[in-house]
Amino acid sequence: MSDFTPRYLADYSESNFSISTVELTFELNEHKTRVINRMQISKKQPSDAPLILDGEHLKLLSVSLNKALLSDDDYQVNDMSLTINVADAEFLLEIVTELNPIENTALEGLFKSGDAYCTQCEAEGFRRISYYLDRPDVMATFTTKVIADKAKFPYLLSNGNKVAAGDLANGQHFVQWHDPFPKPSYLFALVAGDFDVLTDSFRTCSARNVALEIFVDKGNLDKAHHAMASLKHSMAWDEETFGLEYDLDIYMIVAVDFFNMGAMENKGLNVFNSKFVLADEKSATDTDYFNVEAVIAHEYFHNWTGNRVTCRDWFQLSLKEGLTVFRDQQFSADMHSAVVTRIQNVRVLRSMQFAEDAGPMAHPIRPEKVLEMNNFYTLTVYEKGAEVIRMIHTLLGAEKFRKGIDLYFERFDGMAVTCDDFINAMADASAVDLTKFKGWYEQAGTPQLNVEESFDADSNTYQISITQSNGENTALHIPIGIELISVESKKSAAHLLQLTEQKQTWSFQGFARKPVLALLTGFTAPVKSQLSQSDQDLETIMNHADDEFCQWDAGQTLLSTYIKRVMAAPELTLPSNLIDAVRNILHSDASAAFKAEQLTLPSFSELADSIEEVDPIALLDAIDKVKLGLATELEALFLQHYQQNIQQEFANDGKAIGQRALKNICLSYLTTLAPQQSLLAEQYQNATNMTDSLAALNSAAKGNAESFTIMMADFEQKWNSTALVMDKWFSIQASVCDETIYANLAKLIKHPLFTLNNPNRARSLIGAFTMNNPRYFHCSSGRGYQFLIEQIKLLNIINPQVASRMITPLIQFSSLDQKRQKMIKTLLVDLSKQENLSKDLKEKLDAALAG
Ligand code: B3K
Ligand code: ZN
Repeated sequence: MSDFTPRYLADYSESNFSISTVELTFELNEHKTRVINRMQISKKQPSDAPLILDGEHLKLLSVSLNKALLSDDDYQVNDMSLTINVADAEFLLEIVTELNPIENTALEGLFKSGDAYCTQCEAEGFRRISYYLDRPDVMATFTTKVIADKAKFPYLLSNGNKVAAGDLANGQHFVQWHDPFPKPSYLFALVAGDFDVLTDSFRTCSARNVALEIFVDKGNLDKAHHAMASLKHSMAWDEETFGLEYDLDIYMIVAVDFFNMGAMENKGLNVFNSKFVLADEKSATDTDYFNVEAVIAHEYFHNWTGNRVTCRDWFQLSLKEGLTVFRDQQFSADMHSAVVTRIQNVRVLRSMQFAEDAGPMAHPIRPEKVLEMNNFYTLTVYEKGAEVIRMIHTLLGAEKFRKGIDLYFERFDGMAVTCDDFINAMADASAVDLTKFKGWYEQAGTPQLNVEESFDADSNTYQISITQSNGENTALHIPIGIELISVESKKSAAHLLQLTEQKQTWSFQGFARKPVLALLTGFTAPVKSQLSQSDQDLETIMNHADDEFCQWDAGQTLLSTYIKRVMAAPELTLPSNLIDAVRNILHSDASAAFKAEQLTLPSFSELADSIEEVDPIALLDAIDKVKLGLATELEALFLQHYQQNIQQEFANDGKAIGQRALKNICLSYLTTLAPQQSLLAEQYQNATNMTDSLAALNSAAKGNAESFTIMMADFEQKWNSTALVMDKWFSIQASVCDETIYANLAKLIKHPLFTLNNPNRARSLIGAFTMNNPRYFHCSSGRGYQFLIEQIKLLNIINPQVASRMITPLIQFSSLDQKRQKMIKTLLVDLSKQENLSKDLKEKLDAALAG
């Protein structure tokens, strides 16, 4: 039975004990792994308080205090903890536990991924390995000895540097590791297996050579080169941008197929979902390449923002995650097109984080109450958290921001600290007052800006008034970048407004006519804004704003406006100015990558977020209608751009990637027109790379193309032994847009390659259905919702973390029409009565069903 008592930030108190050293010995065995945990512990001050160590799913074999074996009466153990009364101020505690890695389908603690052993300890997984003070503010030096069969597990890895190795009896061997940096238990890692290893080295700015090693399943070595190049780029970038140098002599990355999330930044030994390591031209898309680089960078950057300075408690998670996401976004922007990278960040925020902020699990980037910590690795903590750091960067400017980061490390290196500590360092180093800015750590929900403009022709004065509402009574400090575009000269002037009150007004002189306002240049704040602008104003911004983000955003607003109008009046024909605006995009001299972004319609979820009690099918119909309307009017031009951007030879540079994106968005417009569907089979046949193959298959799945079944069978036959590509195959199957989908889902669940035990595979089918197939997920019969609920019931037992993530689209029901809300609530009530409901699901269901 789980404990359903939440924890509160306000209740934080330091531990009475500290642990200086931990010596771990693992005797690896599939069903009975023995862990010996020897800890040097001391009391921080004299006290009678007992030592309470966290521990879950453990079999306790023995406890010794100062080398004397304790009897059962000397301690109390339950399914959450081990309690001992110790009189000594300093003592040596040895605990022996037994684990069952092969039965560990939750993939927390020590588990098996295929033939390899690996661990995942963040947030509270170490307590599934041994009894411990499993909290981030307890930092100790770890020495780890791993013992296993030498033939099956030639590589035995842990954090830090290898200090000893040798052969043992019965074909066993051991390797011992020592990590000189004191760390919290969540950064502990162990891996054992047989791998291919890609090795390289990096010479740091102080001329030290760091050995780099990437471990992949046998046969995958050729797919590790992009990850290695990305790692070296990240190391160089962090030195150049923030003066941060790597600190150990070795940096290891292991790719595994069974992993709950993207990757984990364990000190010196990152464990990665293979999806974010393996890539080659044939099997990975351009997006995969981008993501591998971004996740490799993210985990590497954690070595400073997360590991050298860590979180005092888990409520402070955004201290490391928001900051590290900001850093990886800046890195990606430097490595690729800055504006396209920014557009993609904002799309995620608007289509997913805003929905979280409007849903029952809305929380501040620093949550105040948590039942299951794993539920708080959210878009809010990560992506909104990164936006908060970006706002500090905007308010301080790059130079002072760097000074702030320097001071943060000067003050806190080697410590476990809070978000307040971070803000104070930024404020002190820059002399910028961030008092009101701290409100961003306390408010939940997306702040709303109400913008009013006025113009006085007599004094040539333009005025802008902005009112904020953010769910709190106190005003936030919000940086608002704007451009004012003169309607005569089309010249543009940029300003940074700092909104610190509930309402403020700014005046600008010298305009003969009211200028056009481009709001939130570069998207300076994670807010929604209410500002009504005419089509003509939006077109002026698209064509004349200096800020490319605003150019793109104005186009998106124009497209959304017409999608919503078509939704209200389905017979509406698209006006010529909208067609002209899209034609101008195709004709402009912008990069292909930017045009592709401009031509991509706002997503279903982003649009749904802006409509109250939306009928999803009516919205989807409207999106399709606008797309079809544009394709019909501009067929020749889309075809021309499609053909112009076909490349004979595969190339992997920015230009080629942009051309593929533009070509494939043109394809998706064209193939809404029945006569153009033959392009799909043609593209599939001729594709030299995964991006093009998948684009053809995706458009075919959405448009019910005749060639679809043949292409999918061919694809399956070609790729059935490559797990990451088969994930893509399952996802496309889940996106098929017709009534056969439910019968097919039932069949796919029974496919020999399908298993709920592998999170990637579960997400590839079930997640893809709920996210990429809104028409059938939201079908008025409720069959889509029922399908998801059935899978969640199974996953609740197998892997609570994955189950909890996957329920997201069902708990965010308040944006849907009443009929669907009712249907979903009934299903959720039923699910909440499930036996053995995990804490993860319990927390979300309670939130969703409250009120
Ligand atoms: N810190 C890990 C995430 C751990 C998630 C635990 N449920 C990866 C990352 O953010 O870099
Ligand atoms: Zn992270």
